[in-house]
Amino acid sequence: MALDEIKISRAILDRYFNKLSDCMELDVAVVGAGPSGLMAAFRLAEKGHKVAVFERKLSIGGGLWGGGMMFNEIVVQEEGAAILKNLGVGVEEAGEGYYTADAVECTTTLASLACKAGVKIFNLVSVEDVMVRENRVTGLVINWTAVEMANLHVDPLTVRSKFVIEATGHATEVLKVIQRKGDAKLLTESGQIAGERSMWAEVAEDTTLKNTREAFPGVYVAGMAANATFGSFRMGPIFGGMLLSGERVAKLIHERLSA
Ligand code: 48H
Repeated sequence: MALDEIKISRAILDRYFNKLSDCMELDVAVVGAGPSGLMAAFRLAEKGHKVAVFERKLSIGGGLWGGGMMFNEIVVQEEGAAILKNLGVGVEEAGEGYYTADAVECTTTLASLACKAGVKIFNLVSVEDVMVRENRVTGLVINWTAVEMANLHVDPLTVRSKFVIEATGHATEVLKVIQRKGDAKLLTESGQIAGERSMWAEVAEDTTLKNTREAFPGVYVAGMAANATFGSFRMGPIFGGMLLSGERVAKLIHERLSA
């Protein structure tokens, strides 16, 4: 068979545009392909929901790849270890209730499981705004990261979604844009993003789960963004809370979608 460059190019274009076009209407749009976003997307797709993840960077995995200070191992406790084992990730005991796992194996396994469950991941796409109807978020406004980086004046496209998961990590970008542009208050005590506090791993791991909830009508917050939104601590390179948060947000949204 003679290779035809135009056929190769057309195959990419056709497949990509069909994929994107099919994701213009979703059950759940996840912003950020870090551990909490990937975990949530996987669990929701497993339940049969239509899910896409929008990730600004070329790479997926967020902070999971880098372990702690680029030593690419992560630490989890008992509950996190159970999740990783269930996903098929190799986990090693480190004594006294701590477990380690290879950060690269965690990221690739999670991403692979999500894709195989039907999640569509759009890397190199940034979420720059949300779509609203009467004090409820009804979708995302997306643009190429390259447009954002080059600061070009190019209008975005829009994706409709029954629910949005804000999983942008420390940045809390989706809620920041809602806070900046809307007259409406967030579902926090002050109505604003409370802000992330300094390191206190024990409390932070615990509150990550409690803070994984609806933060604005139609928007659930997960992972590090949950603690930043509701004003809790950071926890460093311990990742069980991120995985549990992904599972929790998936469960909460599944219940809403099934009601
Ligand atoms: C598209 C975006 C946008 C946008 C950001 O930071 P993450 O890994 O997020 P989590 O919450 O799943 O995990 C947090 C964890 O990695 C971490 O940082 C921990 C545990 N820190 C503790 C500590 O003390 O420091 O991933 C978020 C992803 C990234 O890949 C971003 O590129 C992406 O979201 N993102 N994607 N549109 N507007 N903003």
